[in-house]
Amino acid sequence: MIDLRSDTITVPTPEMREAMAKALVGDDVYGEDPTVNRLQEISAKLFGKEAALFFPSGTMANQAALLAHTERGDEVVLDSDAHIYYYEAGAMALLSGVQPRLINAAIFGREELEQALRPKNVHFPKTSLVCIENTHNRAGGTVWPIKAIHEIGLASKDHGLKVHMDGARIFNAATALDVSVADISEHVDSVQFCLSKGLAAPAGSMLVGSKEFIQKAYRARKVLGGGMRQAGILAAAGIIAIEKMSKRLAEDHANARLLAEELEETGSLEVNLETVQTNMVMVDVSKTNRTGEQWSKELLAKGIKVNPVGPYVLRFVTHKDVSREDIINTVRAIRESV
Ligand code: TLP
Repeated sequence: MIDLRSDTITVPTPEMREAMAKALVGDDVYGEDPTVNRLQEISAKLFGKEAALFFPSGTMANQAALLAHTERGDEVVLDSDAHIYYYEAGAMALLSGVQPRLINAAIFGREELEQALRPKNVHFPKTSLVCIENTHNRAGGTVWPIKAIHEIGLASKDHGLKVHMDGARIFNAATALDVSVADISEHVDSVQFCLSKGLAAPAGSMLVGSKEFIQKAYRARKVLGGGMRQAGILAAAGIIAIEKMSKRLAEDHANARLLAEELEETGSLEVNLETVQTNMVMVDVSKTNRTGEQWSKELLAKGIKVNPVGPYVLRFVTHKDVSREDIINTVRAIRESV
């Protein structure tokens, strides 16, 4: 099987398993797990923020960020395809009791943000937070230019808003731009990043921000049932994810590029090559008179797993457990089917 459904399917490396087996652990609810503490220190330092907190999942870390940044009834500005809004099971409404104010662009600027804000008036909710997603999942792994993040950071400050970045794949963004994750995070208040996607850890996400913010998020994590005990077993893999696995992502990006160019050449499959900036390829199959669902079934029969993400769109995600050869075989199988 060649599994291109997501980079979440990556399995831990032998080095991770060894580090997990040997990890020093303690009760993390008491703050006594040395490996979790080390992972948190490494993360805060790497992102140029005061503090960091380990979470079981990206969804929980994002939702804890919302709980920490907002009050019930607030409005949160984010794009209509943002994972926090689109893929988190309505959690922002259920848990924080906030309402979304949607922008129809994955990457937006001061103008779109200001259009989404309303004057202070008894009729209007209080807007407290802006969320941006980098890389942007539903936009095909596209990267926010640092200048655009800076612009949103400044505009948000002007309006007294905090900025949270869902940086599930921020190391892919840093690789594509050849900058550090600290450079990308400088103008936002908090960042969530995943250890369990392209970085191949079995589970876990980090939230970074100011000490005050992380203290609030710590309480929110407990409320959400995310206080773990000997979590150092997972954190040990997380440290390798950050220190080693973040350095090999260019390989996945090159594989995505190859796949995108080869599929685009078929003529009947459409790929917007400009959006292929990291490890995802969105393929429009509408010209083939088959749906994404039908394609995914057909490819499954040929040993290729891929997810439809719209009626006529397939999402291919490259990662460490698919090789260049797998990509060439995938292209061959798809060519036979078009
Ligand atoms: N994304 C998953 C699915 O949930 C769609 C995937 O296969 O891409 N933010 C972003 C931008 C994400 O892409 C994801 C996961 C998350 C947050 C949530 O992380 P987890 O799965 O750890 O809760």
